[in-house]
Amino acid sequence: MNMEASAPAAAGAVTGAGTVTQVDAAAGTITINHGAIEAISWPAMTMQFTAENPAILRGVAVGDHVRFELKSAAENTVVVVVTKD
Ligand SMILES: [Cu+2]
Repeated sequence: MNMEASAPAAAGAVTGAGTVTQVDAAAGTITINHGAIEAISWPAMTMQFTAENPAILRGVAVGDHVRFELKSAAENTVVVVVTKD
């Protein structure tokens, strides 16, 4: 039984949601016009993230509405999860 696949975000996980404006799975970069992320006092903005594992960006396209999880509040330009909303 794979618990990880369906597990909810861990307590303290920093998550956001937004619209993809650029994605480069080969480079492992994704730019998201995201809403406010209160956990780290971010207003809404458009910014580029680096995927910890570039493979998570496969199948993600410009215009997709996505939810994402940051690696941590400190490593807040690294995304560890990106899922289509
Ligand atoms: Cu941001």
